[in-house]
Amino acid sequence: MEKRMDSAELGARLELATTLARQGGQCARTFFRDDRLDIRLKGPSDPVTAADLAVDRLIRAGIRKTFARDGILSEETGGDTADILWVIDPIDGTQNFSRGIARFAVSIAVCEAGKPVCGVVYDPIAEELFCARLGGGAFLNDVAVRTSAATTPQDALVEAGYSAKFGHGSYHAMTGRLLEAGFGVRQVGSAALGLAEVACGRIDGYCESHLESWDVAAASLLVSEAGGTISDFFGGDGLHRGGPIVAAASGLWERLSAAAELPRQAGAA
Ligand code: LIP
Repeated sequence: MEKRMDSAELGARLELATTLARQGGQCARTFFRDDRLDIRLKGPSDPVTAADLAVDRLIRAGIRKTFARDGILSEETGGDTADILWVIDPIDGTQNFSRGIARFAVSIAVCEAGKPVCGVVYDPIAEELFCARLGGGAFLNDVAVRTSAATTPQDALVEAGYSAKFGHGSYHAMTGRLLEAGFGVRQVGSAALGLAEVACGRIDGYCESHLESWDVAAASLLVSEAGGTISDFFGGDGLHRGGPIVAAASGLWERLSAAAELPRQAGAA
């Protein structure tokens, strides 16, 4: 394996990720609620829009210009693997975006040896920029954030993400168990923003039966750097195969994980 990035090399990539997330967000805004927006379906309830592709191109070009030897993996245009790998979701929450619902974000992470070491999630409508680097804490608009102090389901609001790609049977069962256990449950269509809200304590937990690495690479680091607990998504081969995720305030994780009944490691057989 190549030598690990030093602090300056990591800092330079976090700075570029921040700049590109803001530029990508402004680009997405130019398409938002435009009746002429080109929308195609990749699968059931799984749209891709001209905005996703434009933001993807913008971010790729920015990385290529500055870190030509780094690898890039993105939702819309795939990619290679590399020791230093940028993992991009140009618009997380595309279904919301395509319907003019102001809940979506640009998500950019840098992974080293298959694990996130810095990440940015930018909501261009709320103008909220979440960022984190390994060992450096998590921030919202430059203010340090921490997960909540919730410890019991009765005090907790969690998001249970859903994707039609994986059928609703298991989702019904999972939300039923969460409600039975006493959790408040919601679903608002962006894993990156849901996890970012766990990191800043707005909600107390997030679970979803299957996500891809581009949905969670940046936001998973936000949760762990904000003092939360998150399942071992990148421990197995989550980077390439995706998998389940359970994230929560540390005092609540075991109870959420028990109720969600999702495997603790992504990419596991
Ligand atoms: C979405 C996730 C959401 C999940 C959707 C989809 P996309 O990402 O943020 O949590 O339920 O199925 O994966 O496709 O909008 O980037």
